[in-house]
Amino acid sequence: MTPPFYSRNAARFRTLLSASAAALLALSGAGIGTATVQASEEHEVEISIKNHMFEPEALKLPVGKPIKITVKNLDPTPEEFESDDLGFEKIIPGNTTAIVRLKPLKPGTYMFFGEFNMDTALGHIVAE
Ligand SMILES: [Cu+2]
Repeated sequence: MTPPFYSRNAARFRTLLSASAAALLALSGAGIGTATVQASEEHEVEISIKNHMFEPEALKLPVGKPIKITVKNLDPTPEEFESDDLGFEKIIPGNTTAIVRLKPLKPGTYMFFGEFNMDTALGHIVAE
């Protein structure tokens, strides 16, 4: 005897539910994997400040990757590491190290400077 219409539909509904649960699991797994890959692809670079100048004065950075800049202020005086082009500023006390993180860059040249020593503390980033 053929089962009544509603019970055949209920069986089909249960199948759909378990299929979408599996799809959700697959999606969240993919999301976690992507986050891990992005963190490990962070590009790290170091720059120092000495005698109110940046060393190096030019940073060549890759496009499309998050950037981590470690800035060592080797002077005894504070400096403000700043860029209008990239929209950041960070005061770094004398003889300390700071970290500035940037979102993935588009190709281009971006100026940065030390705002407390504008006549000497100048540099730029070339992203390509
Ligand atoms: Cu400033």
